[in-house]
Parts: sequence; structure tokens; C-alpha cells
Amino acid sequence: MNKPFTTTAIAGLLAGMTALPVAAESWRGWNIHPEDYPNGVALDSFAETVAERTEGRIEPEVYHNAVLGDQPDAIEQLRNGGIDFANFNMGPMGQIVPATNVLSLPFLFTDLDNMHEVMDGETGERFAAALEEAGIVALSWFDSGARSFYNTERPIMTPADLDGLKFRVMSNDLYVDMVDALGGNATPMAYGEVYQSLRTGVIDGAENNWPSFDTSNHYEVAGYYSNTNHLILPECICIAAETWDATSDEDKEIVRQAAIEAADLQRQLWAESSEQSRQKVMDAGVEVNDVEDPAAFQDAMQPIYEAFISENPDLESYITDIRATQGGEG
Ligand code: GTR
Repeated sequence: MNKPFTTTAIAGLLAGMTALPVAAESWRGWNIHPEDYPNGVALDSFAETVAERTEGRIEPEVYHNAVLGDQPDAIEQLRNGGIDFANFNMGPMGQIVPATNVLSLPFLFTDLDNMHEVMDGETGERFAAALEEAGIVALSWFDSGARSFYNTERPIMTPADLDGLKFRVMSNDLYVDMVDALGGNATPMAYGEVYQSLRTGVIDGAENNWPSFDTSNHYEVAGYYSNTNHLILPECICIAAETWDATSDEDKEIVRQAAIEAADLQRQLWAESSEQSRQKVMDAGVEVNDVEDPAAFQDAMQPIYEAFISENPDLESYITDIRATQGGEG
């Protein structure tokens, strides 16, 4: 027969329990890039800062190189509790949070500074609120440069040069329409499949910024990079709403601050890394060109804006607000 607990034994047990450290929360983090990519370095620094300042109450761990899945899948995992935090690009996000599709309208921002001004201000908060409704808490914004087309066949000087070429795009219908409007063919495809598809001729080209063109090794197989600069997409450090809601106010503050510091670091590393990657791929023999008439590319996007506004009248105010930062009337 079991001996009944004595009061002293119970008191002893309780004392022992209160002395136990609170179990750490392990947070799983998703990163599509290698760990030495600016985003990987910034995410690791975010994880370290959070662990340090919460004194181990939260232990974030970053899984690099998309080992937890491709981006659209990772976004779903974050919303379903499989992933706690991530660095997401707002491109594929548009399929899940329609407001963020505004950011995928080609030639929306004039340059990186303009994107910072918008995302660090009130419009950025509106995007964050839309994300939060979908269970995604955006804490800070990373850089992702400007995306341009590259391919295995020829320099792209005018939209006519896209004719007959098949380009990989990220998972978002807007990008299919974009390539279509320029006269090319688009195929949505996972980032991790692009290298092999370029190599085997399944596609002729893709589009991305300098660091991604470099670290994905696409430059080894696609020898022409043409500065169309058609998309300046922000990226986020995002936390799953479920994880965020289970975090104390004190720790939320620590996490938010760590995310802002990580974004500062990422933006600094981004500028350096873009220049290094540009230099590296040129040294490797990639032929880089500016387009002949940038306005021709922009003009071709007019029908995309018109269709977007007529299908999403509630999102027009975002575009107007962004145009206002550029001295335009919207
Ligand atoms: C990169 C971006 C990734 C991913 C990738 C792609 O520039 O940082 O999040 O969107 O492009 O083309 O899939």
C-alpha cells in the first residue's frame, strides 16, 4: 500500500517545484536562404538576442536553406502552428493576404529608400494589420533589393526580347500576368527547383535580385542578367499569431526590439552583399545590361494596374498613399 503523503512531504515537493526553472519555449524558424546570406545572418542574430534577453525563456532556432519546406508551404505551416517564425517575402504572401498583393505590382516603388519610407510608416502598419488578420505578426521589414530578369538566351533590351522565352516566377498569379503582359511565358515554380530547370532547359529564365542570383548559382547557367528592376519587394520577420499570443508582454517587447535590430543589420548587410554578388557574377562572365527604354516596361504594366484596381477597389487607397510619397497624385 502506498504511504499517504505527509504535509511536510507535500510542502517539500512544492518548494522543489517552484525552484525548477520555467521550461524554455523552443521556437522553430524558417529561412529559405543559406545561413551566410544577409537574411540568414540577421535571423541568427535575432534568435541569439531573443534567447539572451529572455534569459532562455524563449529559445529560437533557425532552420536555413528551406529544409522546412518551400515558401508557400512554410507560410501555411506558420499559420497552422508548425513554424513559429520566419523571414517571408511579400511576393508569395499575396496569394494568402490579398492586401500584400499591392506590393507585387511592378514598378510600385521608385527605389529602396522609397520602399523603406512606406514600410516603416503608416502604410507599413496597414500591411502588418492585414497580415495579422491572417495569423501572421510582422515585426520588421527586411530588404530584398530589386528583381530583374535573367535568362540563358539573350540580353533583354525591350519587352519584345521576352518573346518565346519561358520564365520561372514565384507563386503569385500577378507575376504570371506580368510576364504575359511583357510578351513572355511564365511558370510558377519553387525556388529550389529553378537551378535544375534552367540547366535542363525546362525554363529559359527567371527573375531575382543580385544576392539570390548569386547564392542560388543560377548565374552559372543563365548568362544574361538585364536590369529591369521591376519589383522591389519587402520581406518580414514574421511570428505565428498563436506563438505571439502565448508570449508574455515583457517577452513580446524583447522579441519586437530584437526583430527591429535584426532588420537594421539585414539592411546594412544587404547593401554590401548586393554589390559583392553583382561583382562576383560579372567576374564569372555573366553579361549584364541596362534596358533600352525602361518606360516601355512600365507602360506594359498599365493593364495590370487597371485590372488590379477594378478587382480590388478596397486596395486602391494603398496605391494612392504610396504614390503620394513619390510626389504623385496616385
Ligand atoms: C528571394 C527571396 C526569397 C524567395 C526567392 C524566390 O529573393 O528572398 O524569399 O522569394 O527570392 O524567388 O523564390
